[in-house]
Amino acid sequence: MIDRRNFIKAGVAAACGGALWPFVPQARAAGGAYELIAAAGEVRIEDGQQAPTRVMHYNQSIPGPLLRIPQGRESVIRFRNQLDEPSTVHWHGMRIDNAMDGVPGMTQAPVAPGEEFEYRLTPPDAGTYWYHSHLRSWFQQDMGLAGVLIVDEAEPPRVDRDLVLAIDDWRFDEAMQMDTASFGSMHDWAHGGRLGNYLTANGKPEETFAVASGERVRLRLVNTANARIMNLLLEEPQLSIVALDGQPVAPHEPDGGRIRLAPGQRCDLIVDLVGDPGQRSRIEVVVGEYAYEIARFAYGPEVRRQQLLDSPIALPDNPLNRLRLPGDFVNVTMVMEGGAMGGMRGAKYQGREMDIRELVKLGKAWSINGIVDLPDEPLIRVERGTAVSLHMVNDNAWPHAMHVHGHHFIDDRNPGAWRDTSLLARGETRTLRFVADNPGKWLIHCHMAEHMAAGMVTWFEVT
Ligand SMILES: [Cu+2]
Repeated sequence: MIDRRNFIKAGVAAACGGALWPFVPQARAAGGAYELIAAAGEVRIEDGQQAPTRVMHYNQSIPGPLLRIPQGRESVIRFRNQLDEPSTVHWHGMRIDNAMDGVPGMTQAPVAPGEEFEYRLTPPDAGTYWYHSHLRSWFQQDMGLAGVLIVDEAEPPRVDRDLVLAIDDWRFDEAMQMDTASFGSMHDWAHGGRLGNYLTANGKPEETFAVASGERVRLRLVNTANARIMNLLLEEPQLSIVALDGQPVAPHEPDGGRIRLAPGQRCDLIVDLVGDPGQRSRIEVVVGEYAYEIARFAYGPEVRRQQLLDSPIALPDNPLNRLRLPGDFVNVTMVMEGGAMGGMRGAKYQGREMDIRELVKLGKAWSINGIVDLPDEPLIRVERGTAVSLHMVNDNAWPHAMHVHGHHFIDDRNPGAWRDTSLLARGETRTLRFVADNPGKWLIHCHMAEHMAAGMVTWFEVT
C-alpha cells in the first residue's frame, strides 16, 4: 500500500526543501506563554502539489510548532480550540500534574469548540517529548494534531546543531487528501491500526539537514504516527544513542545503524559527521522490502575545524535517573487479547459480557484482562510511593506500543532505560516496573490509536 507514495510522486514533481523546521513565531505570545491553536486548515506537503491537503493543525503547522520549555520551571501553554469538535492536548511522557495530562473525562473536561484551557507544565526531567490530541486521537491526531516539545537541559552536551526529525505516516488519496472514508474501519482497528501510504519528515516528503564535515549534531527522532512502527536505518557510522523516550541512557551505538521506534517513542542521537564535503548520507524508513529515504545529511563544502570530539556526549542525569526501584513490588498482570486471528471469543463491555460479533458491531476488538475500554474500577489503586510491577502478556497476533501516563518504567527486556512506551511483539511478555509517585488517575493504553479506540485501554490510580 505504501508504494502509492511513489504513485503520487510520479505525478507531482517532488522538490526537497532546505528549511530546517516550520518555525511558527506566533506560538510564543506576550508574557512568555505559548499559544497553541487547534483548527481545521490546509497545508502543502509537497511544494508542487495541485490542491493543498485539508488537515487539522496546531498554529497552522504540520507538525505543530516546536515548543521548547525549561526544566524545573513552570511554563504556560494556552490551548485554544478553534475546531468544530471538542479536543484536549496530552503531553506524552511528561511527569506533570495529573490535571494537566489532557485525558478527557478523566483529568479534565473536553475543551469545547471556541473554548480555551491553560496547561501549566513544570517538567522535572529534561528531554525530547511530544504532544498530541487525546480526544478521538484515531481521528484528530491522524488529521495532524501532533507536535514536538523539548525540555532543555540547563547544561546540554555541546553540539553544533540540535535537529528534530518528526516522522509520520498518512493515508492519502490520489489528490493528496486524507482518505476519510476509511476512518473508523474495523479492519484497521482489528489489525495493525490505520497504516498510511505516505511518509513525512517534519511535515514534508523529505527533510534535508545542511551540515558540515566534522560537525557534531544532536538528532531527536520522534514517531508521531498513529500506528506505524518506524524501522529506521541511518547511514552515518559514528552514532550514539544518548536518550530513549526523553530519558538519558549510557551512550551506546545502535546495532547496525538501525533504530526501531513504536508510535510515541523517541530516540536522541549524537552524530559525529565524518563524511566528506559534498557527500550525502541517508536516513531511511524500512517498510517490508522497501527502504524510503525520509531524510538526509547534506554536507556543504566547508569543514569544521574545531571539532567537539573531546567533549562528553552523555546527557546530564534527570531526577528520574536518580530514582531507585525497591525490591518489593505490588504485582499486577495485564493480559491483552483480541484483534484479528487472536481467538478472543468475547469480553465485558459497559458492564456486560458480549461475544466478539456483538463487540465488533460496536466498534470494539480488544480487551485487557477481559474488559473492553475503561473499567469502572482501576486496574490497581495504590498509595503514592508504591512500587508497581506490571506483568504484560500480549496474548494476540499483533504488536502493541504500551504507554503508561505520568510515569516512566524500567522494562525487563531493556533494563538500562526509563521508558514511557514499550513495544511488545505478538505473543511477547514483558514486565514494566515503576514507582507510582504521581497522585491522580492515569491511563495505560496501546499507542496504536485505533487499538486504544477499539478497547485496549485501562487506568490506575495513585492516592
Ligand atoms: Cu496496539
